[in-house]
Amino acid sequence: MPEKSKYKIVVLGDVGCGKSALVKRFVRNEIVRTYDPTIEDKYVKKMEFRGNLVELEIVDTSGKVCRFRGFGLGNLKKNGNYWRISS
Ligand SMILES: Nc1nc2c(ncn2[C@@H]2O[C@H](COP(=O)(O)OP(=O)(O)O)[C@@H](O)[C@H]2O)c(=O)[nH]1
Ligand SMILES: [Mg+2]
Repeated sequence: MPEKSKYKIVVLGDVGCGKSALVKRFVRNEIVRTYDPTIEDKYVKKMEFRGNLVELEIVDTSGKVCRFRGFGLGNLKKNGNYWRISS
């Protein structure tokens, strides 16, 4: 199998829109029914994608991070991958 590729992903979206639930389902196949406010959590998932081994480092944010000055989606679009979850 080819060498492992690494990707960093930041998950953004309003508070309570389902970011953590989506990440936990993706990383651990876990279904979350309770609301536990996130400060910031980091997950690592290794998986095979289209025949390649990939390592994903996923940062699940609180939702409030989007309101910080200079943390615009424009910067993220230029500098990396992002998931935007909206309800
Ligand atoms: N019905 C439904 N509830 C969801 C879904 N995703 C998340 N939730 C619920 O919405 C609440 C907030 O989700 P959470 O992932 O913690 O929100 P976050 O603040 O964006 O991380 C939790 O009680 C989840 O169980 C969904 O797709 N459908
Ligand atoms: Mg959360």
